[in-house]
Amino acid sequence: MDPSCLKYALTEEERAAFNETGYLIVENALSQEQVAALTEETDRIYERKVQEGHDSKTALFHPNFIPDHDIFLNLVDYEKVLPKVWGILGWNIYLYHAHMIVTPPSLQPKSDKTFGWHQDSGRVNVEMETHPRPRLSLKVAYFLSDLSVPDRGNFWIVPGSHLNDSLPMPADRQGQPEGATPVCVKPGTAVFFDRRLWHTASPNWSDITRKVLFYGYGYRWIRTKDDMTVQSLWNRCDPIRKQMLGAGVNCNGYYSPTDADVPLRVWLNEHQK
Ligand SMILES: O=C(O)CCC(=O)C(=O)O
Repeated sequence: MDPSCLKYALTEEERAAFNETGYLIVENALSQEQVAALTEETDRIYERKVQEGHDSKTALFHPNFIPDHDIFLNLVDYEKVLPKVWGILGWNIYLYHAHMIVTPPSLQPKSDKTFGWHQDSGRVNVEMETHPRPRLSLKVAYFLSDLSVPDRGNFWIVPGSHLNDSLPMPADRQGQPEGATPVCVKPGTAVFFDRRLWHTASPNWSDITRKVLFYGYGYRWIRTKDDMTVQSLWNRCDPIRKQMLGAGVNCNGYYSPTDADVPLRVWLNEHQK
């Protein structure tokens, strides 16, 4: 990592906002050129998936996309984003999960049906008995298409809901829970969200295909959620990127890391005042 990335470190205001609301919006995290290049590769993958049989009328959920192109790999330790991730979670982290979602126009009439609200991590929410639930991980969503107005398949959230173990739903499954809001952002925006924040995808009632890349970071002792077939990339990554892609010395190092397991810690000790 180039130490110049520290100018993007999490500020105290950002930390306070993330702790209080469970999310953080960083506009212009990607330049227009980056958005265009990422969109081109995303479109290529989408077309390939359609040719392989994906129904082009439904959303494409494509996990483990990092090996598909270096342009996706390069965001794993992106200078404008990773410093904020380690600012929130610390240095014992890696990319445990990544997925691309392409949501074409639904071509369905707009409805008021309750969306698929959830906290991330499935059984973690049942099998860890603490309250509030532990943070453990967060995702960064890079929005490639224009979601600056609602009804375009926006990501929806209930701000401040990350400390709640449940979210009351409308009794008749019509409408959205109290406090629900669409995240309206321009292309190039990165939205960080705590895995516990109640959130959902929504139907795309517009004629603009929605495109988003999700990068999930968690502690190194968390298992991968996707196949994460990224090991073949290790030999051309610098030490911190390699850590982000799950490399380590041995299994004990997930729990009690040595410097060789966590070059990010070494780097921070050296560069962070
Ligand atoms: O596609 C979206 O807007 C939501 C994605 C989501 O629910 C998730 O990444 O957990």
